[in-house]
Amino acid sequence: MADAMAQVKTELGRDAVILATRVVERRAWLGLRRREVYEITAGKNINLVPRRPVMRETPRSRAAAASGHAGAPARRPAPPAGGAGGTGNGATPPTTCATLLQTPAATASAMLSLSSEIDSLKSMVKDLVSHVRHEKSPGVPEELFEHYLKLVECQVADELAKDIVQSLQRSHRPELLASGEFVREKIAEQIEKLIPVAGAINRTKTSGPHIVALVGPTGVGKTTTIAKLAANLKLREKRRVGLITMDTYRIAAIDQLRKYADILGAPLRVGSTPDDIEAAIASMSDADFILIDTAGRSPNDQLKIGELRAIIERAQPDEVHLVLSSNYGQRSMELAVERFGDVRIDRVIFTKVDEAPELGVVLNVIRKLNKSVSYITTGQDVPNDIEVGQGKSLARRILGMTS
Ligand SMILES: Nc1nc2c(ncn2[C@@H]2O[C@H](COP(=O)(O)OP(=O)(O)OP(=O)(O)O)[C@@H](O)[C@H]2O)c(=O)[nH]1
Ligand SMILES: [Mg+2]
Repeated sequence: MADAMAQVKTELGRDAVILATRVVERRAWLGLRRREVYEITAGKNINLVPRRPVMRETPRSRAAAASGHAGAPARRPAPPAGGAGGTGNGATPPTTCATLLQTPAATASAMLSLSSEIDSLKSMVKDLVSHVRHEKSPGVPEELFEHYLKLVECQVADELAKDIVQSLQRSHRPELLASGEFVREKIAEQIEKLIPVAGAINRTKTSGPHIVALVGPTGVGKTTTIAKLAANLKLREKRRVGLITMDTYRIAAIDQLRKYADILGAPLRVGSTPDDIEAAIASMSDADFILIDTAGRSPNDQLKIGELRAIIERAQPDEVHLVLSSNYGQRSMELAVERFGDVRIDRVIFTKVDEAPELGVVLNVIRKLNKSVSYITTGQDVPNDIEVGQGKSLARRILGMTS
């Protein structure tokens, strides 16, 4: 409807009067599909309750005011041709909101005018914000400022966003940087280079199980991710998989993994101490892969982080993946990275990519953590919603690019 209104404004001018609007359903594609068509009846020079003229300050009116004369308004609607609301002597009668809203056509006309005022206010506020930010962001090349702002909006850290546009400015000719499309592609390429990836879990040893442990804060999706990995290894790659859960804090946690283990026909061992984990691993020595699920640790719980470290040290896994939820804010990510820094971490998995409104924080944390991304998960569906981490697709997701 907004587009249709804009079209009316283009074709008939700003003073066009909307007489009626309606939404009509039309059939398309051999009558199989329906689509909505917006129909607007509008006209020019329609005799209507006059609107209060918009006072705009022009150089002329300013000059007139300065010299003591009353400045003429820049635009005054033509007096109605002897019709409704006219005073007969050509003077504009005082118009109130109530009069404006007396007829449907007048309402539509008022709405159109309001919506255009809101549009121009929005654009003024945007310009203002951009101006203030520019003042506060010395060193950001002016011609790339919009792109820098977009990165900051995507939650990319300020300094990193600045580095990205500055390096772009250094490495490309100004005429190339005038193309928004070109700059977006180059930014995506730069971000891709900032994301190290580890590839899928891979067993290189010839004997003994390849042991993978997942650690991370509470509720980020460790158990669900273990189930996805186990299902893919067992069902798609036909590997022998054993599962261990070290989460005995909650009965439900054991049941959760047991259900997946039963469905997959994979053995499950449960333990809680470093001694337990050694025994559990020893009991599954014929597996190709052993996946270890651990209890979620609040980054604030130093004691439990210590226990986790002891378990990992004893299990001697081939890979330890830190699982972080993509919808964490910057501060929660930083805290998790800081606290889990006491535990051995080799790779990072970002879950709930589907839920994160912006993914810039993911990029910031990758830079801080300096570990490769192994997987991202994109939903609750086991086993499908998991992807091996890829720099290109992650970079495009961070920038909100669709392909
Ligand atoms: N939208 C979405 N939800 C997910 C994803 N991964 C896991 N979840 C959901 O997140 C919730 C918590 O998942 P769990 O696997 O139990 O998380 P956890 O890290 O094992 O939790 P604790 O063991 O309590 O620390 C569940 O409802 C999952 O379905 C994902 O990629 N996207
Ligand atoms: Mg769990």
